[in-house]
Amino acid sequence: MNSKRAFISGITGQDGSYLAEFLLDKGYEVHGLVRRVALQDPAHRLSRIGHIIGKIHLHAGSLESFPRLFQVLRKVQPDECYHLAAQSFVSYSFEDEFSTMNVNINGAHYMLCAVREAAPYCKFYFAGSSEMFGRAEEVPQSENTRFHPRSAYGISKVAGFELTRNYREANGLYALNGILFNHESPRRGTEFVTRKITSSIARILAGTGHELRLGNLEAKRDWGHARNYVEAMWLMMQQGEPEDYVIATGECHSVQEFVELAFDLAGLDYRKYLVIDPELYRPAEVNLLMGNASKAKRKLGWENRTTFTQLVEEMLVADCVSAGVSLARTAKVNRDYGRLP
Ligand code: NDP
Ligand code: GDR
Repeated sequence: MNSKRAFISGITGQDGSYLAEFLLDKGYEVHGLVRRVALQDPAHRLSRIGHIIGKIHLHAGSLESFPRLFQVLRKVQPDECYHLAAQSFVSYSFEDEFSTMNVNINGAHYMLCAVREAAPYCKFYFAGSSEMFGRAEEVPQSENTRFHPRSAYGISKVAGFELTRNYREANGLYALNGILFNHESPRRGTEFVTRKITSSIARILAGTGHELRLGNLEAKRDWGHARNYVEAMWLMMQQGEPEDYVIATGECHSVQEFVELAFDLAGLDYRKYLVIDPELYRPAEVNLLMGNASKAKRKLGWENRTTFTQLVEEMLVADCVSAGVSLARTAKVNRDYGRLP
């Protein structure tokens, strides 16, 4: 039995929920930060952690309050702190730059300072992002590629990255950055393009939806599986020295490819349902983001374990199950993807 204690900000999110499960399996005592909001609706807000709620310890608090973060961390005294909470939707950061910057930059700063003051021996993980590379000058991107963020979100993550690096260098904190490329799962928020596609298809199959409205189909991403990526976070935190790591599959696919594969799996012709909406284009797009995770492979022994097709299948199947439809009813799935339910 492991006697270590972990603290996760953003435990209700996609990554936080997988990380909490992973750490529980490793024998950790898991604590998490949860926002108090006007409409609590725990069945919905805590849905990703509903199945482990009796095994974890939740603390009410917001990233906006340094005193509260300090209080909680002083009480919990974690060995490892994973700072995952953020305004994580890039599109929204174009609409509201200020709240994105406030939450993401100050949130990271408050967390770092609270760890330093209240639990200085605690290791600190910052959730950096491939969006920091933005208009990247090389492909694939590694730990040595220069940052050129293209959104308020990307800028806020560069600030968090630099704050983390500086707390490591100036304060001797065991603090590191994961530079994670896109990772998805059935727990992905439905506003992100992958889940938007699979949940829309499930609704179409169930007869409760009739179209899929998207923006830039040519955008490409390096898409991995969140379950696999939280393992990388933990591995980084087990090393002797704190260092920054890129985590990626090293493979890129366009939104168009995702759409075609998902509709194909469902036995539907995407051209009948897809609507291009210019409103969904972003004012600035990033360049070709594709990661080089060779350092993680060499030093952590981490490898991507999910193929693009497996990822799309898993997400689509989960959405179909939730919508109460069976993919096996479609002839196409029976022929080409016989293992689907
Ligand atoms: P989600 O959007 O699923 O989760 C975000 C979490 O942050 C939620 O738990 C949310 O709580 C919490 N949060 C947001 N604002 C606050 C606040 N003011 N106070 C307290 N908690 C807050 O994100 P992911 O799980 O996908 O991502 C985790 C982290 O990794 C994020 O920082 C994201 O930017 C980063 N990242 C994600 C990648 C990905 O592909 N998923 C890739 C690279 C980086 P609530 O439930 O109350 O809204
Ligand atoms: P991203 O993810 O911005 O990469 O950020 P998202 O799924 O939102 O967009 C990916 C690409 O798809 C294009 N796109 C659309 N996107 C959305 N959301 N909705 C649409 O209708 C649509 N149509 C086309 C976008 O233009 C974009 O190019 C995610 C988040 O998890 C961040 O927190 C994280 O840091 C990065 O991944 C790495």
